Amino acid sequence: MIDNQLITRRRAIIAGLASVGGMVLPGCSRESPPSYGNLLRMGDNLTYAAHRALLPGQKLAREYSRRDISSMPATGTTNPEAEEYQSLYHNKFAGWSLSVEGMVSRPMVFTVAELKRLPSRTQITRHTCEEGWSAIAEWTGVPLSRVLDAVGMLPRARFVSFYSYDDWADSIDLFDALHPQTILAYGMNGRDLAVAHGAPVRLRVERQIGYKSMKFLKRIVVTEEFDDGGENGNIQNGWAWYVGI
Ligand SMILES: Nc1nc2c(c(=O)[nH]1)N[C@H]1C(S)=C(S)[C@@H](COP(=O)(O)O)O[C@H]1N2
Ligand SMILES: [Mo]
Repeated sequence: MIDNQLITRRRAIIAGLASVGGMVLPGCSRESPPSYGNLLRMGDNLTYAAHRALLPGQKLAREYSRRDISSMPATGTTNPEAEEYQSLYHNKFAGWSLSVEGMVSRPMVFTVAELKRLPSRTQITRHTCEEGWSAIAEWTGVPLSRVLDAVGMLPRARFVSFYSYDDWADSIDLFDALHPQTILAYGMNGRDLAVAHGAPVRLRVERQIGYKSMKFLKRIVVTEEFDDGGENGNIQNGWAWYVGI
C-alpha cells in the first residue's frame, strides 16, 4: 500500500537523520547529557531544519465545511472520576494547567488562557473511531508544534507522550507531533470544549484513528525513547500504537 510505503520511507528518513546527527558528534555517546557547545548546535540546527523541510510533504487530512458538521457521540470516558479532575471541573477549570516537560530546554506550564493566546488553528475534520463510527466536527486549538517551539524541544527528542486525567498514556512520533493539523484543542464547533469531549483541552491527531486523540490532557512529556504507555497504554487494549488513516 502506498501509505505504508510512505510511512516506511518517512521512518527511514528519520533514522537517517538520527545517524547524521550522531556523525557530527564524534566521541559523544548517546547516553551523554546534552551540552550546548557549537558542535552540538550544528547537529541541533541540522535536525530541526530537516524536520521542518520534511513537513511541507506531510499530507493534510481532508478538511470539511461547516455544513458537513455532524453530531458526535461522546465515548470512552466522558467525565473522569479522579478527585483531581472533579475539583478542576467544579471550579470551571480555573485551576487547570498543562505541564510540558521532558527533553525540552524550558519546561513550562500552560493555563487555558495561555494556550488561547498562542496562534490558533481551526479545522473541520472527520473523527474515525475504531468501533466503526465516524463524525465530523470543527476543532479549534493551538498547534502542538507551537507549544513545542515555546518549550524548545531538544535535538534528541523523538516522541511526545501524553497523560490524561482518566489515566490514559500514549505517545506519537515527531512527524505527527509537528504535523500542522495536530492541535491541542480547547474549542469544538465554536464553543469551549465540553466535558464529555475532553475538557478543557484534548489532543487532535487527524491522521490517526480516534483513540489517538486523547481527551482530558494533564501532562505532555517529550522523550527520546519510545514509550507505549505501559499499563495505561492503548497497546494494553489490543490497540495498535500507530493507526494511520
Ligand atoms: N482520555 C481519553 N481520551 C480518549 C478516550 C478516552 O476514553 N479517554 N477515548 C478515545 C476514543 S476511543 C475516541 S473514539 C475518542 C472519542 O472522543 P469523543 O468522546 O469526543 O467522541 O476519544 C479518544 N480519546
Ligand atoms: Mo474510539
